[in-house]
Amino acid sequence: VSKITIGDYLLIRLKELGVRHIFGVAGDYNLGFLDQILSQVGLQWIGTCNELNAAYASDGYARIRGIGALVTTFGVGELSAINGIAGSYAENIPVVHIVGVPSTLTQKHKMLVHHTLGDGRFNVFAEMYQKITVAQAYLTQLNAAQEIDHALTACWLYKKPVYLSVPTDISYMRIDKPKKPLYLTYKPSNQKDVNQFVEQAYRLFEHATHTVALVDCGAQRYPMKPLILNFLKQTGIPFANRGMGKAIINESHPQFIGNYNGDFSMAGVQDKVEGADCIIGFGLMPSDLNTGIFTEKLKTDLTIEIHGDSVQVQQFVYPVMFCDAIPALTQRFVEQQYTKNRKIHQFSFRQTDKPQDRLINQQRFWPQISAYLENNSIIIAESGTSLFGAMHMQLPDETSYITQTLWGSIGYTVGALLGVCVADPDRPAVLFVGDGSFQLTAQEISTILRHQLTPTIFLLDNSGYTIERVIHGATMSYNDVQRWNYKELPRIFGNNVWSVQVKTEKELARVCIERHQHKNKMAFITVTMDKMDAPELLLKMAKLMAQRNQYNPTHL
Ligand SMILES: Cc1ncc(C[n+]2csc(CCOP(=O)(O)OP(=O)(O)O)c2C)c(N)n1
Ligand SMILES: [Mg+2]
Repeated sequence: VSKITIGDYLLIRLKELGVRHIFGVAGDYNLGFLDQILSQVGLQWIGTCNELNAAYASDGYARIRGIGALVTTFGVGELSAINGIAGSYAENIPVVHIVGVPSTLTQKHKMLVHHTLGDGRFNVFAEMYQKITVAQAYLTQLNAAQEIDHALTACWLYKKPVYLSVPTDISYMRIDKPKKPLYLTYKPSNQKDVNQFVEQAYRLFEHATHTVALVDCGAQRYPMKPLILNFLKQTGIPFANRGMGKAIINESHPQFIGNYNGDFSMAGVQDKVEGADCIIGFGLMPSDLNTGIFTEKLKTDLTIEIHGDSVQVQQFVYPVMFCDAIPALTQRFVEQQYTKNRKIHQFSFRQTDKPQDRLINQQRFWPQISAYLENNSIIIAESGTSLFGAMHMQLPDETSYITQTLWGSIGYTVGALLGVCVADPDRPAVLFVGDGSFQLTAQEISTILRHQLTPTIFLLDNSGYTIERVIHGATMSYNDVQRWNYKELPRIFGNNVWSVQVKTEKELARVCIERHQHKNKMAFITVTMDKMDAPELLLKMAKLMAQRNQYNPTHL
Protein backbone atom coordinates (compact mmCIF):
# COMPACT_ATOMS: atom_id res chain seq x y z
CA VAL A 1 0.00 0.00 0.00
CA SER A 2 1.24 3.49 -0.70
CA LYS A 3 2.01 5.67 2.30
CA ILE A 4 1.37 9.34 3.07
CA THR A 5 2.16 11.61 5.98
CA ILE A 6 -0.34 11.94 8.81
CA GLY A 7 -0.64 15.67 8.02
CA ASP A 8 -1.60 14.92 4.42
CA TYR A 9 -4.00 12.22 5.53
CA LEU A 10 -5.83 14.77 7.68
CA LEU A 11 -5.91 17.33 4.87
CA ILE A 12 -7.25 14.82 2.34
CA ARG A 13 -10.05 13.95 4.76
CA LEU A 14 -10.85 17.63 5.32
CA LYS A 15 -11.14 18.12 1.58
CA GLU A 16 -13.56 15.20 1.37
CA LEU A 17 -15.76 17.10 3.83
CA GLY A 18 -15.76 20.20 1.63
CA VAL A 19 -13.05 22.25 3.36
CA ARG A 20 -11.16 24.44 0.85
CA HIS A 21 -9.71 27.03 3.23
CA ILE A 22 -8.17 26.75 6.68
CA PHE A 23 -8.01 29.70 9.08
CA GLY A 24 -5.61 30.31 11.94
CA VAL A 25 -2.37 31.73 13.27
CA ALA A 26 1.11 30.27 12.87
CA GLY A 27 3.22 29.12 15.82
CA ASP A 28 6.34 27.01 16.07
CA TYR A 29 4.36 23.95 17.18
CA ASN A 30 2.25 24.01 13.99
CA LEU A 31 4.64 25.37 11.35
CA GLY A 32 5.45 21.95 9.90
CA PHE A 33 1.77 21.21 9.50
CA LEU A 34 1.22 24.62 7.87
CA ASP A 35 3.86 23.64 5.27
CA GLN A 36 1.71 20.64 4.48
CA ILE A 37 -1.37 22.87 4.10
CA LEU A 38 0.47 25.20 1.74
CA SER A 39 1.60 22.34 -0.47
CA GLN A 40 -1.77 20.57 -0.48
CA VAL A 41 -3.48 21.18 -3.83
CA GLY A 42 -7.02 22.50 -3.39
CA LEU A 43 -6.47 24.01 0.06
CA GLN A 44 -5.72 27.61 0.94
CA TRP A 45 -4.35 29.00 4.19
CA ILE A 46 -6.07 32.14 5.49
CA GLY A 47 -3.98 33.64 8.29
CA THR A 48 -6.03 35.77 10.68
CA CYS A 49 -5.00 38.55 13.08
CA ASN A 50 -5.77 36.38 16.10
CA GLU A 51 -7.13 32.95 16.96
CA LEU A 52 -10.48 34.14 18.28
CA ASN A 53 -11.20 35.62 14.87
CA ALA A 54 -10.01 32.40 13.23
CA ALA A 55 -12.59 30.50 15.27
CA TYR A 56 -15.31 33.00 14.32
CA ALA A 57 -14.25 32.84 10.67
CA SER A 58 -14.33 29.02 10.63
CA ASP A 59 -17.79 29.16 12.17
CA GLY A 60 -19.03 31.59 9.49
CA TYR A 61 -17.38 29.48 6.80
CA ALA A 62 -19.09 26.35 8.13
CA ARG A 63 -22.49 28.04 8.07
CA ILE A 64 -22.06 28.54 4.31
CA ARG A 65 -19.98 25.53 3.21
CA GLY A 66 -21.18 22.95 5.74
CA ILE A 67 -17.90 22.60 7.66
CA GLY A 68 -14.94 24.78 8.68
CA ALA A 69 -11.41 24.29 10.04
CA LEU A 70 -8.76 26.24 11.92
CA VAL A 71 -5.21 25.64 13.12
CA THR A 72 -3.77 27.21 16.25
CA THR A 73 -0.72 26.70 18.38
CA PHE A 74 -0.47 25.06 21.78
CA GLY A 75 -1.83 26.87 24.86
CA VAL A 76 -1.68 30.52 23.89
CA GLY A 77 -3.33 30.06 20.51
CA GLU A 78 -5.96 27.51 21.37
CA LEU A 79 -7.09 29.36 24.48
CA SER A 80 -7.59 32.53 22.43
CA ALA A 81 -9.91 30.53 20.19
CA ILE A 82 -11.86 28.83 22.97
CA ASN A 83 -14.73 31.35 23.17
CA GLY A 84 -15.33 30.96 19.44
CA ILE A 85 -15.32 27.17 19.59
CA ALA A 86 -17.73 27.20 22.54
CA GLY A 87 -19.99 29.35 20.37
CA SER A 88 -19.85 26.78 17.58
CA TYR A 89 -20.73 24.10 20.12
CA ALA A 90 -23.71 26.07 21.44
CA GLU A 91 -24.99 26.95 17.99
CA ASN A 92 -24.35 23.51 16.43
CA ILE A 93 -21.74 24.49 13.90
CA PRO A 94 -19.27 21.82 12.69
CA VAL A 95 -15.73 23.18 13.05
CA VAL A 96 -12.49 21.16 13.13
CA HIS A 97 -9.94 22.69 15.50
CA ILE A 98 -6.40 21.40 14.92
CA VAL A 99 -3.77 22.31 17.48
CA GLY A 100 -0.03 21.95 16.90
CA VAL A 101 1.44 20.74 20.20
CA PRO A 102 4.99 20.00 21.47
CA SER A 103 6.67 16.83 20.21
CA THR A 104 5.97 13.46 21.73
CA LEU A 105 9.43 13.39 23.30
CA THR A 106 9.11 16.88 24.83
CA GLN A 107 5.86 15.83 26.41
CA LYS A 108 7.18 12.49 27.59
CA HIS A 109 10.00 14.17 29.49
CA LYS A 110 7.68 16.91 30.77
CA MET A 111 10.18 19.53 29.61
CA LEU A 112 9.77 23.11 30.73
CA VAL A 113 8.95 24.56 27.33
CA HIS A 114 7.20 27.74 26.19
CA HIS A 115 3.39 27.92 26.15
CA THR A 116 3.12 25.48 29.06
CA LEU A 117 1.95 26.42 32.53
CA GLY A 118 5.40 25.45 33.74
CA ASP A 119 4.12 22.47 35.71
CA GLY A 120 4.51 19.64 33.22
CA ARG A 121 0.81 19.34 32.52
CA PHE A 122 0.60 19.03 28.74
CA ASN A 123 -2.97 17.79 28.58
CA VAL A 124 -4.59 20.61 30.52
CA PHE A 125 -5.77 22.57 27.45
CA ALA A 126 -7.10 19.45 25.73
CA GLU A 127 -9.04 18.74 28.90
CA MET A 128 -10.65 22.17 28.72
CA TYR A 129 -11.70 21.43 25.17
CA GLN A 130 -13.35 18.16 26.18
CA LYS A 131 -16.24 20.16 27.58
CA ILE A 132 -16.95 22.07 24.36
CA THR A 133 -16.21 19.62 21.54
CA VAL A 134 -18.01 16.46 20.54
CA ALA A 135 -14.84 14.44 19.86
CA GLN A 136 -11.16 14.85 20.73
CA ALA A 137 -8.06 13.03 19.60
CA TYR A 138 -4.38 13.08 20.44
CA LEU A 139 -2.72 11.79 17.29
CA THR A 140 0.00 9.11 17.35
CA GLN A 141 1.41 7.11 14.48
CA LEU A 142 -0.66 4.10 15.50
CA ASN A 143 -4.03 5.76 16.02
CA ALA A 144 -3.95 8.67 13.54
CA ALA A 145 -6.05 7.24 10.69
CA GLN A 146 -8.71 5.87 12.95
CA GLU A 147 -8.89 8.89 15.25
CA ILE A 148 -8.98 11.40 12.38
CA ASP A 149 -11.78 9.50 10.66
CA HIS A 150 -13.71 9.17 13.88
CA ALA A 151 -13.44 12.84 14.85
CA LEU A 152 -14.24 14.20 11.41
CA THR A 153 -17.22 11.91 10.99
CA ALA A 154 -18.53 12.98 14.41
CA CYS A 155 -18.12 16.64 13.48
CA TRP A 156 -20.15 16.14 10.32
CA LEU A 157 -22.75 13.90 11.93
CA TYR A 158 -23.46 15.90 15.09
CA LYS A 159 -22.81 19.41 13.70
CA LYS A 160 -20.53 20.24 16.62
CA PRO A 161 -16.83 21.19 16.82
CA VAL A 162 -14.08 18.60 17.28
CA TYR A 163 -10.51 18.96 18.56
CA LEU A 164 -7.31 17.34 17.29
CA SER A 165 -3.88 17.58 18.94
CA VAL A 166 -1.05 17.07 16.47
CA PRO A 167 2.42 16.77 18.06
CA THR A 168 5.13 18.36 15.88
CA ASP A 169 6.84 15.04 15.13
CA ILE A 170 3.58 13.30 14.23
CA SER A 171 2.63 15.43 11.17
CA TYR A 172 5.40 13.87 9.09
CA MET A 173 5.12 10.23 10.14
CA ARG A 174 3.87 7.99 7.38
CA ILE A 175 0.77 5.84 7.38
CA ASP A 176 -1.33 4.02 4.79
CA LYS A 177 -3.30 6.15 2.36
CA PRO A 178 -7.05 6.08 3.01
CA LYS A 179 -8.55 3.12 1.16
CA LYS A 180 -11.99 4.58 0.70
CA PRO A 181 -13.64 7.94 1.34
CA LEU A 182 -15.16 8.81 4.72
CA TYR A 183 -18.55 7.25 5.32
CA LEU A 184 -20.76 10.33 5.38
CA THR A 185 -24.27 9.00 5.59
CA TYR A 186 -26.82 9.68 8.29
CA LYS A 187 -27.56 6.48 10.11
CA PRO A 188 -30.75 5.00 8.65
CA SER A 189 -33.59 5.19 11.13
CA ASN A 190 -35.41 2.14 12.36
CA GLN A 191 -38.47 1.75 10.12
CA LYS A 192 -40.63 0.80 13.08
CA ASP A 193 -39.76 4.06 14.83
CA VAL A 194 -40.50 6.02 11.67
CA ASN A 195 -43.91 4.38 11.28
CA GLN A 196 -44.83 4.85 14.89
CA PHE A 197 -43.83 8.50 14.81
CA VAL A 198 -45.71 9.17 11.60
CA GLU A 199 -48.88 7.47 12.83
CA GLN A 200 -48.84 9.35 16.09
CA ALA A 201 -48.18 12.64 14.31
CA TYR A 202 -50.92 11.88 11.84
CA ARG A 203 -53.48 11.30 14.59
CA LEU A 204 -52.74 14.76 15.93
CA PHE A 205 -52.86 16.30 12.48
CA GLU A 206 -56.02 14.46 11.47
CA HIS A 207 -58.07 16.03 14.23
CA ALA A 208 -56.60 19.47 13.81
CA THR A 209 -58.53 22.22 12.14
CA HIS A 210 -55.67 24.66 11.95
CA THR A 211 -52.09 23.44 11.43
CA VAL A 212 -49.05 25.69 11.30
CA ALA A 213 -45.39 24.85 10.64
CA LEU A 214 -42.60 26.66 12.49
CA VAL A 215 -39.11 26.82 10.98
CA ASP A 216 -36.06 27.41 13.17
CA CYS A 217 -32.25 27.26 13.03
CA GLY A 218 -31.97 23.46 13.29
CA ALA A 219 -33.44 23.34 9.79
CA GLN A 220 -30.27 25.06 8.58
CA ARG A 221 -27.76 23.05 10.62
CA TYR A 222 -29.00 19.84 9.04
CA PRO A 223 -29.88 20.22 5.36
CA MET A 224 -33.64 20.18 5.81
CA LYS A 225 -34.52 22.97 3.38
CA PRO A 226 -35.43 20.94 0.24
CA LEU A 227 -37.44 18.50 2.36
CA ILE A 228 -39.34 21.28 4.11
CA LEU A 229 -40.04 23.01 0.80
CA ASN A 230 -41.53 19.81 -0.54
CA PHE A 231 -43.53 19.31 2.65
CA LEU A 232 -44.97 22.82 2.38
CA LYS A 233 -45.73 22.39 -1.29
CA GLN A 234 -47.42 19.02 -0.91
CA THR A 235 -49.45 19.90 2.16
CA GLY A 236 -50.19 23.59 1.64
CA ILE A 237 -49.63 24.19 5.36
CA PRO A 238 -48.76 27.80 6.30
CA PHE A 239 -45.49 28.45 8.11
CA ALA A 240 -43.91 31.02 10.39
CA ASN A 241 -40.25 31.30 11.34
CA ARG A 242 -38.45 31.91 14.59
CA GLY A 243 -35.81 34.66 14.74
CA MET A 244 -32.95 32.20 14.32
CA GLY A 245 -34.77 30.43 11.50
CA LYS A 246 -35.29 33.53 9.42
CA ALA A 247 -35.12 33.20 5.63
CA ILE A 248 -34.21 29.50 5.56
CA ILE A 249 -37.40 29.34 3.51
CA ASN A 250 -37.97 32.48 1.40
CA GLU A 251 -39.99 35.14 3.17
CA SER A 252 -41.77 35.73 -0.14
CA HIS A 253 -43.14 32.17 -0.05
CA PRO A 254 -46.93 32.27 -0.54
CA GLN A 255 -47.46 30.23 2.65
CA PHE A 256 -45.28 32.47 4.85
CA ILE A 257 -47.26 34.04 7.67
CA GLY A 258 -44.50 35.97 9.47
CA ASN A 259 -41.98 35.84 12.29
CA TYR A 260 -43.11 34.22 15.52
CA ASN A 261 -41.45 35.35 18.74
CA GLY A 262 -44.05 34.92 21.49
CA ASP A 263 -45.42 38.26 22.66
CA PHE A 264 -42.94 39.97 20.32
CA SER A 265 -44.10 38.39 17.07
CA MET A 266 -44.81 40.36 13.92
CA ALA A 267 -48.32 41.76 13.84
CA GLY A 268 -51.01 39.07 13.73
CA VAL A 269 -48.61 36.12 13.84
CA GLN A 270 -48.94 35.19 17.49
CA ASP A 271 -52.67 34.48 17.22
CA LYS A 272 -52.19 32.30 14.16
CA VAL A 273 -49.44 30.23 15.74
CA GLU A 274 -50.81 29.97 19.26
CA GLY A 275 -54.32 29.45 17.93
CA ALA A 276 -53.22 26.41 15.92
CA ASP A 277 -54.27 22.99 17.18
CA CYS A 278 -51.33 21.27 15.49
CA ILE A 279 -47.82 22.67 15.17
CA ILE A 280 -45.01 21.11 13.18
CA GLY A 281 -41.64 22.42 14.29
CA PHE A 282 -38.53 22.05 12.16
CA GLY A 283 -35.25 22.41 14.07
CA LEU A 284 -36.71 24.27 17.05
CA MET A 285 -34.28 25.90 19.51
CA PRO A 286 -36.33 27.57 22.25
CA SER A 287 -33.77 29.94 23.81
CA ASP A 288 -34.68 33.20 25.55
CA LEU A 289 -34.06 35.60 22.65
CA ASN A 290 -35.54 33.12 20.18
CA THR A 291 -38.85 32.82 22.06
CA GLY A 292 -39.59 36.42 22.98
CA ILE A 293 -37.95 35.87 26.37
CA PHE A 294 -40.04 32.74 27.03
CA THR A 295 -43.35 34.43 26.25
CA GLU A 296 -44.28 31.79 23.67
CA LYS A 297 -47.29 29.71 24.52
CA LEU A 298 -46.86 26.59 22.41
CA LYS A 299 -48.63 23.51 23.71
CA THR A 300 -46.34 20.48 23.79
CA ASP A 301 -49.25 18.08 23.43
CA LEU A 302 -50.14 19.71 20.11
CA THR A 303 -46.59 19.86 18.77
CA ILE A 304 -44.68 17.61 16.39
CA GLU A 305 -40.94 18.36 16.48
CA ILE A 306 -38.41 17.35 13.86
CA HIS A 307 -34.78 17.76 14.80
CA GLY A 308 -31.65 16.64 12.99
CA ASP A 309 -31.36 13.30 14.71
CA SER A 310 -34.57 12.90 16.68
CA VAL A 311 -38.27 13.59 16.46
CA GLN A 312 -40.89 14.18 19.09
CA VAL A 313 -44.64 14.05 19.10
CA GLN A 314 -46.46 14.99 22.25
CA GLN A 315 -44.04 13.66 24.87
CA PHE A 316 -42.67 10.73 22.85
CA VAL A 317 -39.15 11.00 21.46
CA TYR A 318 -37.94 8.72 18.64
CA PRO A 319 -34.35 8.40 17.36
CA VAL A 320 -35.44 9.17 13.79
CA MET A 321 -33.29 11.28 11.43
CA PHE A 322 -34.82 14.33 9.72
CA CYS A 323 -34.14 12.83 6.29
CA ASP A 324 -36.34 9.86 7.13
CA ALA A 325 -38.94 11.76 9.14
CA ILE A 326 -39.84 14.62 6.79
CA PRO A 327 -40.51 12.59 3.61
CA ALA A 328 -42.53 10.01 5.58
CA LEU A 329 -44.57 12.71 7.25
CA THR A 330 -45.15 14.48 3.94
CA GLN A 331 -46.40 11.31 2.32
CA ARG A 332 -48.77 10.47 5.15
CA PHE A 333 -50.19 13.98 5.41
CA VAL A 334 -50.80 14.28 1.68
CA GLU A 335 -53.10 11.27 1.85
CA GLN A 336 -55.44 13.33 3.96
CA GLN A 337 -55.91 15.89 1.20
CA TYR A 338 -55.17 18.85 3.40
CA THR A 339 -57.52 21.63 2.40
CA LYS A 340 -55.09 23.25 0.03
CA ASN A 341 -57.61 25.70 -1.28
CA ARG A 342 -58.04 27.25 2.14
CA LYS A 343 -56.97 30.85 2.04
CA ILE A 344 -53.66 31.68 3.66
CA HIS A 345 -53.11 35.24 4.77
CA GLN A 346 -49.62 35.69 3.46
CA PHE A 347 -47.57 38.05 5.56
CA SER A 348 -46.79 41.46 4.16
CA PHE A 349 -44.03 43.55 5.65
CA ARG A 350 -44.56 47.14 6.63
CA GLN A 351 -43.31 49.50 3.94
CA THR A 352 -41.82 52.86 4.76
CA ASP A 353 -42.38 56.07 2.92
CA LYS A 354 -39.61 57.75 0.93
CA PRO A 355 -36.30 58.58 2.64
CA GLN A 356 -36.45 62.07 4.09
CA ASP A 357 -33.89 64.70 4.88
CA ARG A 358 -33.81 63.86 8.57
CA LEU A 359 -31.56 62.01 10.98
CA ILE A 360 -31.66 58.24 10.72
CA ASN A 361 -33.36 56.37 13.50
CA GLN A 362 -33.67 52.67 14.21
CA GLN A 363 -37.37 52.51 13.49
CA ARG A 364 -36.90 53.67 9.92
CA PHE A 365 -33.42 52.34 9.24
CA TRP A 366 -34.33 48.64 9.05
CA PRO A 367 -37.30 48.80 6.68
CA GLN A 368 -35.44 51.36 4.58
CA ILE A 369 -32.31 49.26 4.26
CA SER A 370 -34.17 46.04 3.47
CA ALA A 371 -35.20 47.53 0.12
CA TYR A 372 -31.55 47.55 -0.98
CA LEU A 373 -30.68 43.98 -0.06
CA GLU A 374 -30.19 41.67 -3.01
CA ASN A 375 -31.31 38.10 -3.56
CA ASN A 376 -28.78 35.39 -2.74
CA SER A 377 -27.10 37.56 -0.09
CA ILE A 378 -25.43 36.46 3.10
CA ILE A 379 -26.73 38.79 5.80
CA ILE A 380 -25.14 38.90 9.23
CA ALA A 381 -26.52 40.73 12.26
CA GLU A 382 -24.37 41.25 15.37
CA SER A 383 -25.76 40.99 18.89
CA GLY A 384 -26.96 44.42 19.98
CA THR A 385 -29.52 46.71 18.37
CA SER A 386 -28.61 45.13 15.01
CA LEU A 387 -29.95 41.73 16.01
CA PHE A 388 -33.28 43.15 17.11
CA GLY A 389 -33.59 45.49 14.14
CA ALA A 390 -32.89 42.69 11.69
CA MET A 391 -35.30 40.32 13.41
CA HIS A 392 -38.33 41.92 11.82
CA MET A 393 -36.64 43.02 8.62
CA GLN A 394 -37.81 41.59 5.32
CA LEU A 395 -35.04 39.49 3.81
CA PRO A 396 -34.63 38.87 0.09
CA ASP A 397 -34.97 35.40 -1.45
CA GLU A 398 -32.26 32.76 -1.13
CA THR A 399 -30.66 34.66 1.74
CA SER A 400 -28.39 33.04 4.29
CA TYR A 401 -29.14 34.88 7.52
CA ILE A 402 -26.49 34.57 10.22
CA THR A 403 -26.67 35.56 13.88
CA GLN A 404 -25.23 34.17 17.08
CA THR A 405 -28.43 34.56 19.02
CA LEU A 406 -27.77 31.83 21.60
CA TRP A 407 -24.05 32.24 22.32
CA GLY A 408 -24.07 36.00 21.70
CA SER A 409 -20.37 36.78 21.85
CA ILE A 410 -19.99 40.32 20.57
CA GLY A 411 -17.41 40.75 17.85
CA TYR A 412 -18.35 37.36 16.42
CA THR A 413 -19.75 38.81 13.23
CA VAL A 414 -16.59 40.55 12.03
CA GLY A 415 -14.68 37.26 12.11
CA ALA A 416 -17.68 35.40 10.70
CA LEU A 417 -17.86 37.92 7.85
CA LEU A 418 -14.33 36.95 6.80
CA GLY A 419 -15.40 33.30 6.89
CA VAL A 420 -18.51 33.73 4.75
CA CYS A 421 -16.70 35.92 2.20
CA VAL A 422 -13.97 33.30 1.81
CA ALA A 423 -16.58 30.52 1.64
CA ASP A 424 -18.43 32.17 -1.23
CA PRO A 425 -16.89 35.40 -2.56
CA ASP A 426 -19.49 35.68 -5.31
CA ARG A 427 -22.48 36.16 -3.03
CA PRO A 428 -23.16 39.67 -1.72
CA ALA A 429 -22.27 39.69 2.00
CA VAL A 430 -23.76 42.36 4.25
CA LEU A 431 -22.89 42.91 7.90
CA PHE A 432 -24.76 45.00 10.47
CA VAL A 433 -22.54 45.59 13.49
CA GLY A 434 -22.57 47.99 16.45
CA ASP A 435 -19.60 50.18 17.33
CA GLY A 436 -19.10 48.41 20.66
CA SER A 437 -19.04 44.93 19.12
CA PHE A 438 -16.83 46.10 16.29
CA GLN A 439 -14.16 47.24 18.70
CA LEU A 440 -13.60 43.66 19.89
CA THR A 441 -12.56 42.23 16.53
CA ALA A 442 -12.13 45.22 14.18
CA GLN A 443 -8.70 44.20 12.97
CA GLU A 444 -10.11 41.31 10.94
CA ILE A 445 -11.14 43.96 8.38
CA SER A 446 -7.47 43.67 7.53
CA THR A 447 -7.74 40.05 6.40
CA ILE A 448 -10.89 40.80 4.40
CA LEU A 449 -9.01 43.53 2.52
CA ARG A 450 -5.92 41.36 2.16
CA HIS A 451 -7.92 38.88 0.12
CA GLN A 452 -9.75 41.52 -1.95
CA LEU A 453 -13.11 40.47 -0.54
CA THR A 454 -15.98 42.88 -1.11
CA PRO A 455 -18.61 42.76 1.64
CA THR A 456 -20.78 45.70 2.67
CA ILE A 457 -20.45 46.68 6.32
CA PHE A 458 -22.95 48.90 8.10
CA LEU A 459 -21.30 50.13 11.29
CA LEU A 460 -23.97 51.46 13.65
CA ASP A 461 -22.21 54.23 15.50
CA ASN A 462 -24.25 55.13 18.57
CA SER A 463 -21.49 55.92 21.05
CA GLY A 464 -21.47 52.68 22.96
CA TYR A 465 -23.49 49.75 24.18
CA THR A 466 -27.03 50.88 23.41
CA ILE A 467 -28.51 47.43 24.01
CA GLU A 468 -27.03 47.45 27.50
CA ARG A 469 -28.19 51.02 28.11
CA VAL A 470 -31.80 50.00 27.53
CA ILE A 471 -31.42 47.03 29.87
CA HIS A 472 -29.53 48.78 32.65
CA GLY A 473 -27.31 51.79 33.33
CA ALA A 474 -28.42 54.10 30.53
CA THR A 475 -25.90 56.81 31.31
CA MET A 476 -23.26 54.78 33.15
CA SER A 477 -19.69 55.05 31.91
CA TYR A 478 -19.40 51.27 31.55
CA ASN A 479 -21.75 51.50 28.58
CA ASP A 480 -19.62 54.12 26.80
CA VAL A 481 -16.86 53.31 24.34
CA GLN A 482 -14.17 55.49 22.83
CA ARG A 483 -15.52 57.14 19.70
CA TRP A 484 -13.20 55.97 16.91
CA ASN A 485 -12.82 57.75 13.64
CA TYR A 486 -14.59 54.86 11.94
CA LYS A 487 -14.66 56.33 8.48
CA GLU A 488 -10.86 56.57 8.33
CA LEU A 489 -10.24 53.25 10.05
CA PRO A 490 -10.41 50.73 7.18
CA ARG A 491 -7.72 52.67 5.27
CA ILE A 492 -5.25 51.72 7.97
CA PHE A 493 -5.68 48.10 6.94
CA GLY A 494 -5.72 48.38 3.16
CA ASN A 495 -6.81 50.37 0.14
CA ASN A 496 -9.51 48.28 -1.45
CA VAL A 497 -12.28 49.97 0.46
CA TRP A 498 -14.95 52.60 -0.11
CA SER A 499 -15.69 54.23 3.22
CA VAL A 500 -18.46 56.74 3.87
CA GLN A 501 -20.40 58.13 6.79
CA VAL A 502 -24.12 58.92 6.76
CA LYS A 503 -26.40 60.72 9.18
CA THR A 504 -29.65 61.27 7.30
CA GLU A 505 -32.10 59.01 5.52
CA LYS A 506 -31.41 60.67 2.20
CA GLU A 507 -27.65 60.18 2.59
CA LEU A 508 -28.23 56.53 3.42
CA ALA A 509 -30.42 56.05 0.35
CA ARG A 510 -27.78 57.69 -1.81
CA VAL A 511 -24.87 55.55 -0.59
CA CYS A 512 -26.92 52.37 -1.03
CA ILE A 513 -27.21 53.24 -4.71
CA GLU A 514 -23.66 54.54 -5.06
CA ARG A 515 -22.33 51.34 -3.53
CA HIS A 516 -22.86 49.64 -6.89
CA GLN A 517 -20.26 51.89 -8.51
CA HIS A 518 -17.70 50.41 -6.09
CA LYS A 519 -18.55 46.77 -6.63
CA ASN A 520 -14.97 45.56 -6.49
CA LYS A 521 -14.32 47.10 -3.10
CA MET A 522 -15.38 46.55 0.45
CA ALA A 523 -18.02 49.16 1.36
CA PHE A 524 -17.68 50.48 4.90
CA ILE A 525 -20.71 52.58 5.78
CA THR A 526 -20.75 54.27 9.17
CA VAL A 527 -24.30 55.12 10.19
CA THR A 528 -24.58 57.65 12.99
CA MET A 529 -27.43 57.10 15.41
CA ASP A 530 -28.48 58.50 18.75
CA LYS A 531 -27.08 56.68 21.73
CA MET A 532 -30.48 55.97 23.28
CA ASP A 533 -32.19 55.00 20.03
CA ALA A 534 -33.16 51.33 19.87
CA PRO A 535 -35.57 49.19 17.83
CA GLU A 536 -39.03 49.04 19.39
CA LEU A 537 -38.74 45.28 19.70
CA LEU A 538 -35.61 45.64 21.83
CA LEU A 539 -37.14 48.32 24.06
CA LYS A 540 -39.99 45.97 24.88
CA MET A 541 -37.87 42.84 25.34
CA ALA A 542 -35.26 44.67 27.42
CA LYS A 543 -37.80 45.19 30.18
CA LEU A 544 -38.22 41.43 30.53
CA MET A 545 -34.46 40.86 30.35
CA ALA A 546 -33.82 43.37 33.14
CA GLN A 547 -36.46 41.69 35.28
CA ARG A 548 -34.89 38.26 34.76
CA ASN A 549 -31.48 39.51 35.84
CA GLN A 550 -32.97 40.77 39.08
CA TYR A 551 -30.37 43.42 39.82
CA ASN A 552 -33.00 45.53 41.36
CA PRO A 553 -34.71 43.96 44.39
CA THR A 554 -37.86 46.01 43.75
CA HIS A 555 -38.45 43.87 40.65
CA LEU A 556 -38.67 40.68 42.69
C1 LIG B 1 -17.77 38.81 24.43
C2 LIG B 1 -18.90 39.58 25.01
N1 LIG B 1 -18.65 40.53 25.93
C3 LIG B 1 -19.67 41.25 26.45
C4 LIG B 1 -20.96 41.03 26.06
C5 LIG B 1 -22.09 41.85 26.64
N2 LIG B 1 -22.70 42.68 25.60
C6 LIG B 1 -23.77 42.28 24.91
S1 LIG B 1 -24.29 43.41 23.80
C7 LIG B 1 -23.07 44.48 24.24
C8 LIG B 1 -22.96 45.83 23.63
C9 LIG B 1 -23.04 45.87 22.15
O1 LIG B 1 -22.85 47.20 21.76
P1 LIG B 1 -22.88 47.59 20.25
O2 LIG B 1 -22.18 46.59 19.46
O3 LIG B 1 -22.40 49.00 20.11
O4 LIG B 1 -24.41 47.45 19.88
P2 LIG B 1 -25.59 48.52 19.99
O5 LIG B 1 -25.02 49.79 20.54
O6 LIG B 1 -26.09 48.68 18.59
O7 LIG B 1 -26.62 47.90 20.88
C10 LIG B 1 -22.28 43.93 25.25
C11 LIG B 1 -21.13 44.64 25.86
C12 LIG B 1 -21.16 40.01 25.12
N3 LIG B 1 -22.38 39.69 24.68
N4 LIG B 1 -20.12 39.33 24.60
MG1 LIG C 1 -23.32 50.76 19.86
